[in-house]
Amino acid sequence: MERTLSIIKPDGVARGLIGKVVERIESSDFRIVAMKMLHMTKAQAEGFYAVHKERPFFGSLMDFMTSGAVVVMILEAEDVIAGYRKLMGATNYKEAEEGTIRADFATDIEKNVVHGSDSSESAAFEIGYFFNSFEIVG
Ligand code: FUP
Repeated sequence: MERTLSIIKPDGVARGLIGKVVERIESSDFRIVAMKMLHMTKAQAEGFYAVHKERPFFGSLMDFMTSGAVVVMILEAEDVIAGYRKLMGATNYKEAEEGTIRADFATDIEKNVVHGSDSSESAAFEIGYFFNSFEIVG
C-alpha cells in the first residue's frame, strides 16, 4: 500500500469542484484516509513549494495557492502516486489526456485544479507537512 497527498486547489474549491474531484478519486478505488480544508498563509505555501522557489512562476503560484481555501487529502492504494497523477493529467491541461481531471476542469497551467505528490519522497514530505498521525484513519 502506498499513500499520496492530494490538494484541491483554490480554483477547484471556488468553482464548486470538490464533489467532482472526490467522486473521481473514489471511483478510482483510491481510499481517502485523511481530509481537511484550510486556507494557506504565504509562509505555509512557500514551505510546501520550496522546491520551486527559483522558478519564474513561483510568486504567481504563491499568490494563487493563498488566494482561497484548499482541500487536502491523503489517498491510499497500491501504486497511488502514479495512479493519482494519471487521474489528474499533465500539469499543462492542454497536454492532459482526455478524461483526466485537468483536461476536463483546468483553465490555465497554474489554475490546474489539483495537486498530487510526484514521488514517494515528496509524498512523505507533503503528508507530514499537512497531517499528524492522529488525523489519519487506519
Ligand atoms: P505538478 O506536479 O503537475 O503539480 O507540476 P509541478 O510540480 O511541475 O508544478 C507545480 C505547480 O506550479 C503546477 F501545478 C502549476 C505551477 N506551474 C506554473 O504555474 N507554470 C509552469 O510552467 C509550471 C508549473
